[in-house]
Amino acid sequence: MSKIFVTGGAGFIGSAFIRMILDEHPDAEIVNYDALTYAGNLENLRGVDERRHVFVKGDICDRSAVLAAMPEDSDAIFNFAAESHVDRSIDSADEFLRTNIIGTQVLLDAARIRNVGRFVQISTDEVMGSLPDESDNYFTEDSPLQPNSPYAASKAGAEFVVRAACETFGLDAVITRCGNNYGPRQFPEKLIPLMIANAMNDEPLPVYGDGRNVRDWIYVEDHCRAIWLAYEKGKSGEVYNVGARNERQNLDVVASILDTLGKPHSLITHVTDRLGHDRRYAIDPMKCEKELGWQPEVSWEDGLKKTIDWYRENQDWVDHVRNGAYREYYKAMYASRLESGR
Ligand code: NAD
Ligand code: TDX
Repeated sequence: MSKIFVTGGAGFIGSAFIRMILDEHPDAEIVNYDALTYAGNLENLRGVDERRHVFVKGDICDRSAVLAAMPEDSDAIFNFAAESHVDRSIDSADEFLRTNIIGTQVLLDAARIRNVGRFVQISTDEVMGSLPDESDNYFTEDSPLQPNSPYAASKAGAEFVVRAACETFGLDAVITRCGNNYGPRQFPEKLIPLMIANAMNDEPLPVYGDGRNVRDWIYVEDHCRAIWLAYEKGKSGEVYNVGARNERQNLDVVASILDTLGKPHSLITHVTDRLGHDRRYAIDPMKCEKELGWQPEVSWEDGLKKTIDWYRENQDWVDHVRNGAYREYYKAMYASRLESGR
């Protein structure tokens, strides 16, 4: 029997992880602790086996609520809970520092008190900053932490408090650093779901700057399998970079979405660039492949098709999340950008 405490399990990656673990590990029991911010959505968990999944609404910064929810002697904590969108962090960083750093510290303290077996911190390639264009440089586990956005700085801070808990208290912890995920149920503030939703509605597709920034895309289930392997096979105190060797320029990603949906490229609209926009992320996943025996299983072509099909078949989900609050967000973030163009 595996007793697992997941935070942020109502979000995009956390819910995919819970679905996968409940399907593939019949002995797993999960407590899913999530504050249900704008990004958390219980619809993401519709259909999961409720006998082995207990949902608790709560904030990871709330120490007593975390302690009340966390079972004694859990095998692992998987910390997905975070403020996760770079543009929102540029608008206002406070919530990012609170949830991503203070929240992680609260969970680390609780893990020691509750005698949890292993702490798995879900981090990101963005903590390592930006790589030059057209280079054969890659992020490795030895790359220096050089975060450029408030979001990335808060995730780097989270890594540091995890490291400190390992070094100071001997807490068993591993950190995974993944690239850009895509797949079903991603909130349409991120590039791929935003572009799919806009294209389905024949709205402009706002591409920042020259659109030549590069991201290293991975299908969400491939990321989730790497996280589980890091829990099972990873060495305490180690970092594992997770990437599918799938670098793409934003404009190419957007063009593929339009082509799959049969929509015209004239919907692409270049808009004012993101402040401090990282140029390129690219991960060397060798350590993860060698030490954890991990390989991505979903090709970019299949993954993108599956993703677009899911959004097409789940228009209700899309309409629900593109509600009043989303409309306000979209207006605040994009109205003047779309008016002024580049
Ligand atoms: P998401 O924004 O879809 O989900 C975040 C979840 O955390 C939501 O369910 C939200 O309600 C919950 N949450 C936020 N603040 C909370 C708080 N204070 N207490 C409890 N719950 C809270 O994010 P995601 O894309 O699923 O990312 C999950 C994790 O993976 C994050 O830690 C993120 O930094 C990391 N990550 C994401 C990507 C990516 O491409 N999306 C890549 C690498 C790493
Ligand atoms: O409207 C847009 N137009 C656009 O050109 C949006 C939302 C994005 N972009 C660009 C910015 C980036 O170059 O697309 C690229 C991807 O943007 P995001 O989806 O916002 O992701 P990114 O900033 O790369 O960060 C993501 O990857 C690492 C996730 O949001 C993080 O949570 C994760 O840690």
